Amino acid sequence: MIETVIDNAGNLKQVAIKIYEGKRLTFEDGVSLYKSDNLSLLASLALFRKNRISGKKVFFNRNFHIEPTNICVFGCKFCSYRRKKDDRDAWDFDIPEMLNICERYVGQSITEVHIVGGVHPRRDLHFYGELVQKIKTVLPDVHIKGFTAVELDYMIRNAGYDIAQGLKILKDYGLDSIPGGGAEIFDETVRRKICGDKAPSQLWLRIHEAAHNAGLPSNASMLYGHIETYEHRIDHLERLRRLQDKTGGFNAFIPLKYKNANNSMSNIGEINAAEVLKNFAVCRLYLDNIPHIKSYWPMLGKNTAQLALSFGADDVDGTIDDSTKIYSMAGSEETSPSMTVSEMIKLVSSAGFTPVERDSLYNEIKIY
Ligand code: V47
Ligand code: SF4
Repeated sequence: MIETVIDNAGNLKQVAIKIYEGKRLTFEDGVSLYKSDNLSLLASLALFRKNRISGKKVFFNRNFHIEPTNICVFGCKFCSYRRKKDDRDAWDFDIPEMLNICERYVGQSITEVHIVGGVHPRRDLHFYGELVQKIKTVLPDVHIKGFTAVELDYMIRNAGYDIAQGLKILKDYGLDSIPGGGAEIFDETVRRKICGDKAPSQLWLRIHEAAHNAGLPSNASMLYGHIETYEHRIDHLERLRRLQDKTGGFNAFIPLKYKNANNSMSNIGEINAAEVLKNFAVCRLYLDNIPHIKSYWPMLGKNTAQLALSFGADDVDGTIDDSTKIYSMAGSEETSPSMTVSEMIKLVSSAGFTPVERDSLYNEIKIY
């Protein structure tokens, strides 16, 4: 069957042969995949590669988010979430308020708490470390995946440590891994235009490298579908692939489609579903050393998230329980994102895949 796909691959035949032979794609190969409109070919190639990595399995977990604050010292132009301290809809939870959120999940088989928020001017790593430590007194068995490299950079500097010291302190407080946010687009010219004041690309990569070296695995992401070109996307994937060759510390990659409501780049339209699906396929094919590609349904919507499984994604994140506002504030159709385990199972199985509940490190908990 893949032989027929290769025979019909037209000008992508040499790239298709490389994929079939398990060879690494070059920068030019990646760009030529992006330039193709042959979606069924891209789907077949990405599925072929996904099958070699995770077979028919598609993973999900039981999780909820804590967003400590939406007050942020930075001004990313794509952000619909950030507020100033005195804005009517700003929030800034203290530790007891966040522990109250956790109390609601006692006894519910939650395996992961995901913590991401704005970069608050006065919070440092000891505040967040104490939060992590206290969450584990309420939910002792959860894995805490928390704080983007951008938040880490600020909170560690604010407390007067270097990156390696800061990460070790957070790990000692109980932090287990780091989410993929804050990567946006690594190309320096584009980054300057859309989020010029926050951690530069080299620093994002250095923080993830230091995390991997400290025994903290992480995810990576790419914010795409705004002013970047295909070449910028491949450059981004290339920098991640290189770091992964060095450390092996990335578990999953999350392509984050730019949503354009209520922010300073709203004049830019959103890309269509074909572009979203194509991007999943190219990411799966180019990132040959990152095991999992996440189709993040609170941002994509359930329907597109499900379709992405046929374009190489093998993870649909978690149950969420209406605990994140980042994407609804940016215009996602999922205005109160929440899924039960049986809904997650149905979403995966009705697309022809095998649902697998996982923990945060992709150990399998139950195959459905
Ligand atoms: O870095 C902000 C993105 C990220 C918009 O590791 C936007 O499992 C689209 O870290 N349109 C934070 N995206 C989210 C994040 C995350 C999400 C899901 C899973 C994981 C994981 C991590 O949200 C930011 C930014 O790239 N974002 N605004 C927007 N308008
Ligand atoms: Fe702040 Fe994050 Fe929004 Fe940027 S994306 S303004 S760092 S909350």
